[in-house]
Amino acid sequence: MQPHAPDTRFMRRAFELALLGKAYASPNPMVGCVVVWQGKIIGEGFHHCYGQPHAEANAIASVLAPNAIVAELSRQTGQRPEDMLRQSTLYVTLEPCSHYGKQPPCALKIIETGVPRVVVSCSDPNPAVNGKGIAMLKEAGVEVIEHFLEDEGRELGRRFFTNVEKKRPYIILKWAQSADGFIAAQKGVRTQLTASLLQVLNHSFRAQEDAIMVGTNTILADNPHLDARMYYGRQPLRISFDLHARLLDYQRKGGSKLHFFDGSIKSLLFVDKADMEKYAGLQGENMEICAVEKPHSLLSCMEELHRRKIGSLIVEGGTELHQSFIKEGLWDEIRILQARKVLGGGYPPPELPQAIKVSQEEYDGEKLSVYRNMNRTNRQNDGKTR
Ligand code: AOF
Ligand code: ZN
Repeated sequence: MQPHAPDTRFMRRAFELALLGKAYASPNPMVGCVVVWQGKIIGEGFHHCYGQPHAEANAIASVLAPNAIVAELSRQTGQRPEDMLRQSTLYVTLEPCSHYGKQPPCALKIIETGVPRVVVSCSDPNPAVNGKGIAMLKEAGVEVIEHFLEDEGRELGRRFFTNVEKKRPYIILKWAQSADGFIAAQKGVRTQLTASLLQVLNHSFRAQEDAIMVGTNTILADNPHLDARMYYGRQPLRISFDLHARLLDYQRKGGSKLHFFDGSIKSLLFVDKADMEKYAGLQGENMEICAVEKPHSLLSCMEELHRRKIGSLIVEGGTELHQSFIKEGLWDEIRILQARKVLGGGYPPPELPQAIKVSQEEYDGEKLSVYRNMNRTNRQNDGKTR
């Protein structure tokens, strides 16, 4: 059976619901679900938080609770919520799961509830699922419409798909530049470029990703806090590198304290394996040291973050670090904030790689441009990176 026009509206509602999980679902995907009975939405759900119930279970539970709409429809028609479910269509942005993880299989739940028709946007690339959820539904006689608004579903789930398919976090490179295209007046000197509105936007970016990263030079030159204090949500893990023990030396000399080591937010520092022991004094509850073998490779650091279930990473510079990511093809998205300020000269931003511009927005005369990498595979890592 072909999908009919209302399917589009209901799936788009499921996409909206999925986005409500953006702060806490990771490293699980954001998933949204609606239950429709006689052309009306009678249940909604989304995956709120890693480890907690899935979108489908929440949507079904909201019907059975029952919510106010179901109670009223039930009163008007004499149908019980469980009977309504047996005549409903369920719209879900990701293939219902088929495995026992932290939660039981959603496909089983749908079958047990007796929902006769399911519309799915994307199949789940997780090897534990990967088509098995849809197969379970079909075997049980459920009518399944697949690949519905699939491009929008992939866009929504791009962090999760990248994690499963590339075995690394979704990587966003972000930098700010002046109206005339410079990132700083001088190399190594912090220049505040954007006005307060874009700073809030920047903190909202940080609050939506699992981790934030800057290079050694940026820690030494800017002494950044790397937090999301101007926006609600969670604090991303702070990550940096100290492959030549420069931060260690700085700390030992006991100058002004680096915020990175203040213990206020969970932080991770990649250091050379041979230096590992020297960092014993810096380690603490919120400060983890992670050894990197020679030759230092950015890809292996990304794989380590993947093992640690870091689903997404925003890299805020400096230019050398951005360029390393670009050179390795290790990036998914580039966000450029363009300020109104004119510097009249200075230090140039990284060279923009081949990319597709997907959006440009303006905030009080300042601009945010977003670019995507359309290359779906990790480029081969070619050795030393930094
Ligand atoms: C769904 N609906 O809302 C989500 C799904 O450990 P668990 O049990 O939470 O399983 C996590 C996996 O389940 C995750 O990697 C992905 O494959 C799928 N996520 N599936 O049916 C949902 N969040
Ligand atoms: Zn599930």
